[in-house]
Amino acid sequence: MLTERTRERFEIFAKFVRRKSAAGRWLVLTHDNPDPDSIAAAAGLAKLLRRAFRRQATIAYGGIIGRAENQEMVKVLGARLSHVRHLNWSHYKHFALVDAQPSTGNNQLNDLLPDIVFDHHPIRRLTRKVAFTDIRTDYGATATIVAEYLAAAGWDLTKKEATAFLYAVRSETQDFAREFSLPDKALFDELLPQADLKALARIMQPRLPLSYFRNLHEALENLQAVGSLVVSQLGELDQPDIVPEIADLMLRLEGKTWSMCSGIHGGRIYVSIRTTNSRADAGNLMRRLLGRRGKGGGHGMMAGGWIDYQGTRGSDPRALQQYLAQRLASILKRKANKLLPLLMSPPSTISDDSGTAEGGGA
Ligand SMILES: [Mn+2]
Repeated sequence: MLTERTRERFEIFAKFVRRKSAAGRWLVLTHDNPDPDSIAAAAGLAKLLRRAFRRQATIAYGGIIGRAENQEMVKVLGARLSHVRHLNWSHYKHFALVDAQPSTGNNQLNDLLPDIVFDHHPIRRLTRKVAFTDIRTDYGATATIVAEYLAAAGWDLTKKEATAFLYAVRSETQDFAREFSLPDKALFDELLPQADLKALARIMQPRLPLSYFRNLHEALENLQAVGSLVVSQLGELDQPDIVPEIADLMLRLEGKTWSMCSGIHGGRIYVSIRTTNSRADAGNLMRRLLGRRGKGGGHGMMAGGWIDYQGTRGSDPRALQQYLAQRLASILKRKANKLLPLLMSPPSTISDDSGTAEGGGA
């Protein structure tokens, strides 16, 4: 679909990347531990820069592509994605950031201000200094914005790209159960007949490593709840993006309207929050929860972030994880000391819950 808004923005974008000074190599960067939306948006923008504007563009990411679904999606897409550790940053003259913004702590640009940002998260102050931005908080997926730009440039998606973009929109909106706009649905309708449904099935039902089941097992063992809030905590992880996946799964528990999952990776505690309340501001709540030592953000119904646990009192990540869960309960006006195991009995006795409830401290 090609909206009037995109037609207008595309003209400005085209002028911007056609300038003489926009020659030279471009780096298109996803957020860390990229999700399907970020990967599809990056692939789309790189195609746009290469095909429509004859610019050299490299796609890069930080962290890991952990989920089996996302690994399969990259395979289907056939796009080359470089890890930032293999990059020589001085090779690149221009930088574009997709599905993320500067200073949010979820990408490898750090203090470097990009030339271009495409995103659908609420705009951050530093983003206003970026030369070209297209931030649409009403869109369910950044990939949808980029797909409209490709349409404006007259470039169709290949079958592989259509499959990847279709999966991006489906996974980002949880099959339209979460925030989405009419353009997201229009893109979905347009791509469905073009997509490779066998490849899509391979993406959506991939083979899973044993570590996935180990993480799931641990998450279930550590399931706790108070009122309509359900939480769980994972220990040291190979792939941090199991954290949002578990948060999504927990939110499906009957009677629950808020979920939170945390897990440990690379000296950080990763946290994901989900809610079924469409009027909530999960991103803001996440920043309140993590405080100044953490970084986080998100949309209304979903948020992610991390906090360094090294240097915190006792540097015990497990205590900090329990503290964060109890703090979230307090913020949501649930009784933190009533946060109790759901499936397993606690190691000591159930009645002995008040001791840990007031403890902790970040
Ligand atoms: Mn996104």
